[in-house]
Amino acid sequence: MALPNKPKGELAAVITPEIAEHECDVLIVGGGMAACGTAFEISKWAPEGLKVILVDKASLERSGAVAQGLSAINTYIGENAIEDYVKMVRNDLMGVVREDLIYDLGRHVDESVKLFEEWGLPIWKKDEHGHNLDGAKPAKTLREGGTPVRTGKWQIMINGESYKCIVAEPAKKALGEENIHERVFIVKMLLDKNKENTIAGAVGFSTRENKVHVYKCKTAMVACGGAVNIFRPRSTGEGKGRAWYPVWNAGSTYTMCAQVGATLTMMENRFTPARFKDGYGPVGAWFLLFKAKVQNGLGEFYANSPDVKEELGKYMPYGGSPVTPTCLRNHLMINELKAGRGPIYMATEVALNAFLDDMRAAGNDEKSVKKFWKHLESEAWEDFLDMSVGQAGLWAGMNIEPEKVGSEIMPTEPYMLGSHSGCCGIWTSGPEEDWVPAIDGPRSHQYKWGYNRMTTVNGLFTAGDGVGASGHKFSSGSHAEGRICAKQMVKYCRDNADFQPELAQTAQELADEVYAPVKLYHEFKDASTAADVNPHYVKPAGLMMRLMKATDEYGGGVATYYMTSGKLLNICLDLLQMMREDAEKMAAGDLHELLRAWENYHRIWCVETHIRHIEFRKESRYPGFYYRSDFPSCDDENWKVFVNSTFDPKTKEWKCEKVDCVNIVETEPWI
Ligand code: SFD
Ligand code: AMP
Repeated sequence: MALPNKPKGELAAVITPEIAEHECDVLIVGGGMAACGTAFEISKWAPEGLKVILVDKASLERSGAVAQGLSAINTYIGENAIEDYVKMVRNDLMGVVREDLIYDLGRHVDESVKLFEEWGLPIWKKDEHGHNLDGAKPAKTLREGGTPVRTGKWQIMINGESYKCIVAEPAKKALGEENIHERVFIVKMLLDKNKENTIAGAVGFSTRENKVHVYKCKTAMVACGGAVNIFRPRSTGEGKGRAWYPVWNAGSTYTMCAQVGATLTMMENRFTPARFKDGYGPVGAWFLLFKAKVQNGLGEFYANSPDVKEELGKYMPYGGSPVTPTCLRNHLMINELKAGRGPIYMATEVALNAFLDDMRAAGNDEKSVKKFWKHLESEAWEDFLDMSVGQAGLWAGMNIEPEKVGSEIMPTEPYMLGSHSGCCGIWTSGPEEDWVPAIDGPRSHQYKWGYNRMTTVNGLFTAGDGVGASGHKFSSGSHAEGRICAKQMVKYCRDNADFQPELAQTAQELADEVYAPVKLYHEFKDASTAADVNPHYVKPAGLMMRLMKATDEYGGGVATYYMTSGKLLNICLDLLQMMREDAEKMAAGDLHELLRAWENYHRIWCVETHIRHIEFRKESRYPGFYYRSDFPSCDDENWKVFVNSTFDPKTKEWKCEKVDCVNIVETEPWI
């Protein structure tokens, strides 16, 4: 249910918030692509009377990574073989992925894309002569056999400024507005009091009124996206709010699931995207649609140099592939920067003029060339306007004419995510299919245990950025994975019809915990004259700076060109553990600060798992995303395995272990 926008200024927090208790069968935590997929699909499978509640910290219409819109859908299988999709993902993520999850996603993803189109998303199409209709002129839909405009083998172009609104509407309709709790931040998931390792609810608070919400449920899905602002961003000052991935996704997915004992996987993986400098504009369309190349400061197209093959050969675990994995493309760029041959440019002017030269060579007159040029120019701007409007603003503000000058691109600060070109996340069951390997041992070693996409905790599901070891799902795949969860959660409810969830803490105890930062603030606010400086507490903004400094300097951030080592990682871990203790001294004077406090807490936890995993893996699996100076290369012999970790909520101990990585799809050829 939508709460009104807040009046000017922040809402003061009171010590005794109101408490609302809710009971449902299915609780969906998050309101992004995955959650919208679940919300839409679940009504199809739910028996009469099944109560479903969705809780989003923001407003469903514009929440999550797709808030600003997107200009491409990066996963549409279409005419391709699903096996080839598995190979592409495996290659890009350096060989260590869950092929069962990827294959399963590949066979469901196109249905989501077809639904988006039916709900009103304009998808670019080609006419019968192969000419681009831009998503503006009438054409057959995908379901009717229309041919999409492909940027690359897997990506299709859309007019997607309103993408999220279009996907949110059917999700809202399916559940009913009264079952959608917007502007409620979930702080933690809750285990059942009586049944071991079983989810029973969640607790959160409203960011619009002084109210704590306690939920009891039979099954829950956590899909709160990835983690942003865990490393010091390149942006400074006010610009700090500008990041590539959504600033409001604070690692809640990983933290909240880990805290109740869900096994995590590949948390060492991160995505360090190369983006247009300062505006974080996307590069995919430039590389794939406009065929642009990268150029160093000396004007050299370094990625085509003969030395590149040898350099890549040092890291390619399986002896080279025709498509360079994303991390290694970064590696080449970082080499140029370190050698002082920066900056790096996307040679937009070369790419655009090459199109015009081709047209002239094909005998087109200048009028048609000019017309085509106008078209190309608007496509280039639209790529930014649809999904990263700040980059278009920056181009305008810097007087950039892309047909005349190139634009700088740069590897950004690292992000943690499982749906884009990264694969950290939660270890989940794959589908119950014969081709999914049956492995003995605890769930943290198995590939299937009854409910597709269920974590190692009974009744707790995840999707999108939450599911680990299976990247390259993007917006469409995240939605499809949410739909997969929906069906499984209904099955779980049916199979556990007698389960009566019971929480270990009372609603009042939970509310006291959630509002502890407010209490601390009120107790000590008069101990100093400056609201932000106090001997008894730390404000969330200060703690966040401390977090970013630690990870940046010791955890392989931009400060060290992504280089770290066992020594540095252990220093980072010590700092993070101290920060975790000090986080209990965070104080919040208003509801916005309370949100910031809990976001920080989630960030500290999730980045700690990242550092633990990098420390455990004694190799550099993703050069260009991060490096270990003490183990500088890929070591397939010892490390072509998953690293899984589990936090025991009872003993509070962490366990990291190696888990076998089994290939399901043929390994020759790799792609
Ligand atoms: O150009 C809580 N993505 C792209 N996907 C594509 O298909 N094409 C593109 O063009 C893409 N590119 C791109 C992309 C993302 C971004 C930010 C940019 C560019 C600039 C990736 C997709 O967007 C991404 O894969 C999916 O959105 C992931 O889906 P999901 O559901 O896992 O996460 P979400 O959509 O961010 O939603 C998270 C939700 O959780 C809420 N939330 N709610 C309650 N309590 C808490 N504690 C919460 N914490 C978070 C959020 O509000 C949100 O609703 S390009 O780079 O390639
Ligand atoms: P990006 O804008 O970089 O997030 O990329 C969007 C899509 O294009 C993703 O599917 C990427 O994997 C893909 N992509 C981006 N750059 C390249 C490249 N140079 N070569 C191949 N694929 C790319």
